[in-house]
Amino acid sequence: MTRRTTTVAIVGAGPAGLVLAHVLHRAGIAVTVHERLSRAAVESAARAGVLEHRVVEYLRALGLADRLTAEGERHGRCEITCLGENVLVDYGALSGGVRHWVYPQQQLLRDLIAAYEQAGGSVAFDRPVRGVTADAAGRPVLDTADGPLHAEYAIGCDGAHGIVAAAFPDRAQGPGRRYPYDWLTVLARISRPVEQIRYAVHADGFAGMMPRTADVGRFYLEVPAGEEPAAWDEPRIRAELHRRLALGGDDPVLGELLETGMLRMRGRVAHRMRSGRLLLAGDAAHTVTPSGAKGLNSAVADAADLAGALLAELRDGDGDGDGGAPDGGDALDGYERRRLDAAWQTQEFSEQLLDLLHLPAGLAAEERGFALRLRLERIRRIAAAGPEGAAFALAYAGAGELPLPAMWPSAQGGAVATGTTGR
Ligand code: RFL
Repeated sequence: MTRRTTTVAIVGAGPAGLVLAHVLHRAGIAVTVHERLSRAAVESAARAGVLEHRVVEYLRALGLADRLTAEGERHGRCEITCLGENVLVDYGALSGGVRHWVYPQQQLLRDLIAAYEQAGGSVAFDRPVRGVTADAAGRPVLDTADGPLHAEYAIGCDGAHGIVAAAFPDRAQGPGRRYPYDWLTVLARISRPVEQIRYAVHADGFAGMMPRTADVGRFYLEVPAGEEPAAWDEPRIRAELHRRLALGGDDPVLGELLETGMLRMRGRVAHRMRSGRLLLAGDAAHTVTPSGAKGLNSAVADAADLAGALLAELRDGDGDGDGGAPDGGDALDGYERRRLDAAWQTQEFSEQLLDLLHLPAGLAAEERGFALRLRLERIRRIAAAGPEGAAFALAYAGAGELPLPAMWPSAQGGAVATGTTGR
């Protein structure tokens, strides 16, 4: 039997794996992508839909955002309701023009897979990686249904509880938090598009309404931690969404509930994103709650950084991990350092937002009124022009840039320019 080899073995065809594969493949690196699910399953699972400015600019520079920018919607405003007051946060204005794009994750994955194939790459669907070990020289060997695969580097883009993280000496553990509440998630047909994200801070628990497509919206309801989905039948979900979100007037009318689920709310960041020739990206290294819409965005940002670090290291070619750095610096350790810092910044942003959106448990009625009134003050501060509003807006919409590989034809200075091009 012939020995199967590759340079970079990527586990997982989510946003992190597909973006990384694309950049490496187009730079001429031998890449394999193994995905345990079928293509249909990957291309149909509805998850995220709110994309940061810097992520879309990066995809655009790679030529991967044509459909996204043609069919997606730009969003620069959200509203936060509290104590009957509806506060508009015009973060597009507060940030000086930085806005989100709304485009469903499954459509983005479809586009990324198609573009990868068009560039000559291929994803091995229905091909789970069952384990990762090392050969005598310390190089990764992946256990696949087609036999062992020998690689220079194995990259875990395989989501939370991934198989590559399990091969780290400490299983890539790290500090985490289980929040004292969960979110019931609903995907629903709606009569008209959600014009802007609505966060409702409510005495009975948070509720959220997010845009997805012209006739589908994503809704969230705070429920007690560990709540069984069976406790929430359809009439109860509808009634609670209406009440907490104060739906009415020009708001979309809820149609068929297409999908409901229970999201166990957790945050976690691994101690390490690198163990020798094993690297992690995206949810495999960190989990963030959907509160600030950061999960998919962080996954792409990891992939962008890791692609540059791997290319630097592979061009250097001596395998010492320093990417040819004359000062003894290390390209792959640099990736880990930068992206762990970024993961903590993202967690902190998400935690602040969660704290704003949820009331502490166990408050008496008058204390709840007090806590709600304090939150209204914070909401007004975020919405007002000034340093706090600007800081929230820039972090929320994802201002700044992701690094393009230096040799990329459209890379000017190696990074995507900041700005607000397109609609
Ligand atoms: P993914 O997307 O989980 O992809 C991992 C892939 O790896 C495969 N896999 C394996 N393949 C082969 N062998 C194995 N042993 C394997 N083990 C796993 C899996 O099948 C899968 O295809 O990880 P990645 O690339 O890191 O991307 C992370 C994002 O998908 C995730 O953070 C977001 O979906 C989170 N998220 C949101 N993020 C945002 O930025 N904005 C949002 O608005 C947003 N909304 C959401 C969300 C997540 C949600 N759920 C369901 C958790 C809304 C929801 C409801």
